[in-house]
Amino acid sequence: MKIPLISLIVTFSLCSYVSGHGYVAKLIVNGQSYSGNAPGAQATPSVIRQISDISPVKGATNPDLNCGLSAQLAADVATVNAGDSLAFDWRGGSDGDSNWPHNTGPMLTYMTSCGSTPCSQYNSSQSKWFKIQQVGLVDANSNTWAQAAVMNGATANVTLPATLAPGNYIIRHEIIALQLAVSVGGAEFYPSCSQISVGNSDQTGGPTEDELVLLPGAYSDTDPGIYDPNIYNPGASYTFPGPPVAAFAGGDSSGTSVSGDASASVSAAGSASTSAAGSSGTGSSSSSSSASQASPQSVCRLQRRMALTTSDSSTFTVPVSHKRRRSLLTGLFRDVALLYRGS
Ligand SMILES: [Cu+2]
Repeated sequence: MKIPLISLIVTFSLCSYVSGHGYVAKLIVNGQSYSGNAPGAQATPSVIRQISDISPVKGATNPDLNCGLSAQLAADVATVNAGDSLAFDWRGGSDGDSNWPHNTGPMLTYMTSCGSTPCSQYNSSQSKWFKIQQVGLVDANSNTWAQAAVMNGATANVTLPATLAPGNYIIRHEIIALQLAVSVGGAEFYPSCSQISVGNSDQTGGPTEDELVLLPGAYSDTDPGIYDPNIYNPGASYTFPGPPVAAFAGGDSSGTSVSGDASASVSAAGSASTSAAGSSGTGSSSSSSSASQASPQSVCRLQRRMALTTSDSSTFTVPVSHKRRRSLLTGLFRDVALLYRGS
């Protein structure tokens, strides 16, 4: 044995430290930066609806899936135009002083019209949403997600549809963190709503009736992109939850993707991370670090696999079959072997 048990235990506790939470601290559009309020802090006027806590929304039918934990109306509205690029600055920690802590799972963007009501007064709980963008895996073989760039300090960038009709909208940027999605109910939802006014133009683009969904309402805890036993299997495909991207926003014929344009949608402007979490950002499986420096990601994967393998099946809404348990065990041995070999 090359690694003393104690070092594995230490790394395991680092692992849970790394899995913190966060929120959208800033929305940047056309060079203008709109600050959000830290969760639960004394509110100042903002375009970003404030949430009460950095913790994730748990459960696909949770009412907080709408705009985040106990989301409040925001006082301001950002003025934008169709075709503009919006940058969402996701930060970690309760005051946003660390990088976004997760790297596994998709990022999806929805919009809803506030109609004739100013969005600063608009209750979106029963509103109908349409999807304008989603990014997932950028490289299935190395299990690299677009979200990993956000963990490394980049903003998540979204382009408004070029033909979007003018009006008052809420734009809802959502990260789904799937590091615990190997069990039903493990997915962490982080929705964030910002109030925008899309400027005057002669555009008339919008969703069709069948592209509209309620949130909550569009997801279920057992959707393949929300409960995903294959989340750590290199090469596994990923199925986005929710409706397809609205046709006027570019559409999405398959719903499943190793998104070719995901890299273009994540800004490279962020500075290199110096945090502990950042060091595992790209999660390269070909890293040749020694066993004692095994990447937090591989250790966390091992930890999760052990939890899943050794748990009683009553823990899971969906029981783990013998066959599945055997493949989990095989994976567990492979991960242990990899760690000890130092890859
Ligand atoms: Cu978290």
